[in-house]
Amino acid sequence: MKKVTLSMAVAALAVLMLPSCKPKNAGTAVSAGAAGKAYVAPGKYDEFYNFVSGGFSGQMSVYGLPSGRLLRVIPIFSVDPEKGYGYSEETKPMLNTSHGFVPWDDQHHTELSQTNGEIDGRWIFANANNTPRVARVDLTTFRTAEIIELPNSAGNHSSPFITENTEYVVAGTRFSVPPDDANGDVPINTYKQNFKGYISFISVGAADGKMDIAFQLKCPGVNFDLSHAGKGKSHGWFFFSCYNTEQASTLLEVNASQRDKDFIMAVNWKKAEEYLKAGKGRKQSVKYAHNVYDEKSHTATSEIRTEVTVLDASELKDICYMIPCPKSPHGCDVDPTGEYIVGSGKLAALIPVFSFTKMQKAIADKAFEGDYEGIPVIKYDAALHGEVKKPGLGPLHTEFDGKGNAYTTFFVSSEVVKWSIADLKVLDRVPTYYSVGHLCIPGGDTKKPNAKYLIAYNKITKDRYLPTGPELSQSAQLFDISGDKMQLILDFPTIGEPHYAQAVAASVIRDKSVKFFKIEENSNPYVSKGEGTTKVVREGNKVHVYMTSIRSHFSPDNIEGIRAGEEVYFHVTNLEQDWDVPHGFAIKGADNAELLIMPGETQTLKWVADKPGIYPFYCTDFCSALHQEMSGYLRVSPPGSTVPLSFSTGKNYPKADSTAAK
Ligand code: K7E
Ligand code: CUA
Repeated sequence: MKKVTLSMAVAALAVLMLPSCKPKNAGTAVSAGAAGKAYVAPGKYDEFYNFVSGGFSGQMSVYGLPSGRLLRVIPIFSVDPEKGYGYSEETKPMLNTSHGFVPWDDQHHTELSQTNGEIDGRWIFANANNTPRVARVDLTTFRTAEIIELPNSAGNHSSPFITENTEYVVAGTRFSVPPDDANGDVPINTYKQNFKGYISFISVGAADGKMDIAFQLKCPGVNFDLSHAGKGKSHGWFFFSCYNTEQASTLLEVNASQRDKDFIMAVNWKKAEEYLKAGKGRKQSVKYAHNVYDEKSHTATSEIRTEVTVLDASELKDICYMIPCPKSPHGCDVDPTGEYIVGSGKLAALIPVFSFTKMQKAIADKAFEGDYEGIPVIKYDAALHGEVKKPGLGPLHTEFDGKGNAYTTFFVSSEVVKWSIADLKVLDRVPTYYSVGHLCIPGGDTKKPNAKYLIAYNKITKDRYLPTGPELSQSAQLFDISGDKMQLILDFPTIGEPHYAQAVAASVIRDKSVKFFKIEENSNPYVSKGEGTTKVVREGNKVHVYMTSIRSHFSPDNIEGIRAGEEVYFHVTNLEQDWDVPHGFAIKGADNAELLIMPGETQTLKWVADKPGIYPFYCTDFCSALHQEMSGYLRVSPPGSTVPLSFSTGKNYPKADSTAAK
C-alpha cells in the first residue's frame, strides 16, 4: 500500500510539472488520500445534488456529490421507455411542438430557480437546442412539469439562464433565421438582409412557475451563444455572448473567425419592460406549443399559441449595447457581486473581464466606437476591467467561489485555471482528463456560491475507464477546492454529453420530495380508485380498460372479447399509498414502451390488437415476493367476432364453457 502511495505521489508531481500536456497514464493522477474525500458510506446521503445536462441524450441526470452516485435520470426532451415518458397517453403531449410530436432533443444547460440571487430549490430549467424549447422540472417530483416552444428561433443554445428572482428565463437563438412570419423561402446567401436573431424573455409565475413568453427582442442576425443575468448592482441587465458577427452562412470555422472581436450584447431588460408597457411592441403571428403536466390528473395538455410581442432592438435604441469581445466568445459569466462580466473567446489567448460600472459610464458618456446594425458598440477599453494574460488555450466557461476568485475551463489545454478577479492573476491550474467543457461549483453562478467542490465536465474520456468499444461515456471530475490548491478526488462517467451542470446543498431540496400521489386527489378521467370500479368499455373501435394495480395483481386480469384491429387503452391506476412502490405494465407485441406507474397515479398505454390470440401482460417492476405472479391475459378474437366483452379478477372468473372459442 505504501509503495502505491509513493508511486502515485511521484506521478502526480510529474503531472503538475506538465500542466498543458496529456499525461500518458492519467490513472495515477489522483493523490493519495484523495479518494476518502469522495467516500460516502453505504446508507449515508450525499451532501449535494448535482444536476447535469445530458446533451444529445435530451435528458438531465442527477448525481450525488461527493460520491458521484447516479440518483436519477429525468426525461425532459427525449422519450424514455424506462419510465414510459413520451409513450404513455398522459405524457405524449409534453413532446408536442409546432412540428408535431418530437421525440428527441439536445439538452445543454441547466438553471436552478433563484430567490434573491440564491438557489431556492423549487425548479430547474432546461433548454432544447435543436427544436427550440425551454422546460421546467419540478423538484418536488423530479419530473418535467412544463415545456414551452420558442418561435422565431433555431438552435436555442443561449438558454435557460435566469434573473435573480426567476422573473425571466431567457432563450437566445443560436442560429439566426428569417422570422416565422416572413417568407423563409429565401436564398441562404441573403443572410445579411433576411436572417434575424431573436431573444425570448420567458416570464415565470412567482407562485406556480408557469412560463409565458413575455416578449421577444429582434436583434441583428448573429449566433447567440451563452448568457447570464446581471445580479446585485447589475440586476435589470442580461449579457449574451455573440459570434459569427461576420454573418457567414458557410464554412463558419473559417468565415465566422475573421473578426478580431465579436461581441457581448448587454440587454437592459427593465428598459424593455418599459417599452412593452408603453405599447412599443409589435404583435407578430407565430405558432408555438405550450405543454403543461398536471400532477392532479397526471396528464399533460398541449396548446398551440399564435402570437408573440416583439421589440425591435435596432429601433428602440437604449435596450441593447454591444461590447467588443475577443475572438468568438463562448461563456458569458457574471461574478457573484454582479460587477464583473467574463467573456471567454474560444480563439483568444486572454480572458477579458468587463466592469458593469464602467459599462454604465461608457453608455452615459456615449463612449461608442460606432454601431452594429443599429446597436451602439461601446469602446472596448471603456468597458474593460482588465484581461487575464496567457491563462491557457481555448477558454470556455467560468464559475466563481464567492471569495473573489474565478475558475475558467480551457478546452484546448485541458485544464481548469483559478484566477483572482481583482488583480487578474493566475493562482492555480489543474489538468483535466480531457478537454473540459463546462464546470460547476455549487451556486457558482449565483450571488452565494458554496465553494467546497468544483466539477469539470469533460468531452474526451480516452483511457480513464475500461474500454467499451468505440464509444466511451463522457466523464466528470470532482475537485476539492476548499484549500488554495484544487485537488482531484474523483472521476465519474455521465449519461449523454454533459454541458452545463449545477449543484446545490441537498438540504435545499431533500425534504420537499413528494413520496407518493394521494389517490383521493387523482382527477385523471380514467382513474379507478378501487377494484370495485374497474371495467372494460367499448367505444366504437376503441376499448378502454380501467385497471388497477396493487401488490400483487391487476384488476381485471382476464379480459376477453377484444377484436383484432381495435385500439385498446390500458388506464392503469396504482392503488398503493406508500413510498417507492411503483408498478409497471407491459403487454406482448406493444409497439410502445412500458408504463411505470407511481403510487396514486394513473397512466395509459395504447396498444393495438394486431391478430387473434392470447396476450399476456405483466408488472415490470419487482414489487413484492409475488411480483412474478402479477400478470394477466387478454384474449383477442377476429374482427366481427361475437365473443362478448368480459373482464374478471379472481372470484368473478367466468366458467370454462361460457367463453369457449366458437
Ligand atoms: Cu460550452 Cu452547449 Cu454550454 Cu457545451 S456549450 S461545453
Ligand atoms: Cu407490481 Cu411487480
